[in-house]
Amino acid sequence: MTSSLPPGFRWGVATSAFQIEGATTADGRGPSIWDTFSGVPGAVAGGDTGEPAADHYHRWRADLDLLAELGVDAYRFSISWPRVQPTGRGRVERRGLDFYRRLVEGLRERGIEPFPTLYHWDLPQGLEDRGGWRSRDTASRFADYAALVHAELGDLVEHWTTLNEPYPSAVAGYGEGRHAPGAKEGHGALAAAHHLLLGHGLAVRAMREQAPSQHEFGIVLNQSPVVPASDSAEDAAAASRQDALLRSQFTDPLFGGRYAPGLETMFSAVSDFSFRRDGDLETIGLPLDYLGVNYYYRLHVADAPYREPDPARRSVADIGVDTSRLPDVPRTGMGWPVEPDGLTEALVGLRNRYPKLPPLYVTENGCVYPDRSDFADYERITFLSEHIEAARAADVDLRGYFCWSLLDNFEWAHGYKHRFGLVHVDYATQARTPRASYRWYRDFIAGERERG
Ligand code: NCW
Repeated sequence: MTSSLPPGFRWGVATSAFQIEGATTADGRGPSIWDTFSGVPGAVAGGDTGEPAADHYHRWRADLDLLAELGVDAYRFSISWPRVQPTGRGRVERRGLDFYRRLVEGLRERGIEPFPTLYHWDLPQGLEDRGGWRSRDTASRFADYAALVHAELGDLVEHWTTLNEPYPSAVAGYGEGRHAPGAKEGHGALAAAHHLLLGHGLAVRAMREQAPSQHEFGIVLNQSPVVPASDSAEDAAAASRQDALLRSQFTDPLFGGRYAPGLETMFSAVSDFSFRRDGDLETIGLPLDYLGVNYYYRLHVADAPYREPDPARRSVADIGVDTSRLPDVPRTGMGWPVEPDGLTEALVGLRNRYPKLPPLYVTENGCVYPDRSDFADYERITFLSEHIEAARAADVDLRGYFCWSLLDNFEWAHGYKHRFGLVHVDYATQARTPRASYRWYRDFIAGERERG
């Protein structure tokens, strides 16, 4: 089934700064938490770091040409905060801003709409040294940074995304220690989630105050539908704990005007939630122009015992769930179950849960498979086409679809071994080789345009 999409529907691809840019010390860039974390032995597979990544900082022109040949309407990328403000506060690095100015000018010259994200996980280390997202001050510093980038690029950029996936920033970063800054905390991770949302709201308010009326503001969330692994009451309760931590912790304050019910009960032993202040919910819940949904897979959740015997020292990630019991469906190279209808469910589920939901974009969707020598990645083509169909099947106000990712890149704690690109990157030579999926997506977009 192929339903029609609204006029102006945007086909795009997505990347993020730390994952592709490399050049981590060029032109006055300050260190980010991912530079520090990837330097810790054992933190990232293979000891990989943000160097060389895809050296996009130096090869951006050729990469924009790849976008132009692909024929996308829009390009989602992120701006590196420590390139623009090396310590996250105060002094601005002109050379960093100039890089992004050249980039968005290059996009406009090629007729491609820029969709920058202001924060895709690379917090300046200088702010982490002052508490990072555990600290309320970081939310204000984020709003200052957003306002300054918006003032510099607002003549060329109309779509502004504040955060990419605050869940992994808070939970993998401050709860599980799997992502930078590598902390394993209860209260700290819940505070980080709250301050990320507060920073988002403060940034939207600051940018809107100085923006012309056509500018649009949004946020990007990872949305795995959470389903119980069986019909037992225990698994249902486990799924609802997972759903509160992963989804409603963020979507309820953003779109429902309330903190997620159940969160205080779940974490009464680890936090007093003293980071919440009067007025925060109003700031976090400021109306948005769009919500970006990143979808990769559905979560199947079974009940499991808590790992930590001392409840006061529990990590926020320890909620007594087992997510390893997967249904009998194919898996990607990351081991993620392939369930395209989970994307329909994610989009429709959001619309049903929140009557005041803004229009939606699929801001990331993609996969990893082992390469063949000729880069004929038929599995990726099937994955993408099935997920695009699933997005179309959702009866929601959907404005665009972005494939993750244009290029192979630094896949966080997995390092360079997992490759999400439509274009293969040889990290030794930096040669770019389009995979079969690149040509398929190019022809697909051209066909969509012809159908009008
Ligand atoms: S790891 C992750 N990703 C990948 C990354 O490359 C990209 O930067 C992210 O935006 C691909 O897309 C996103 N997301 C983390 C998903 C966390 C799922 C949480 C499961 C909870 C148990």
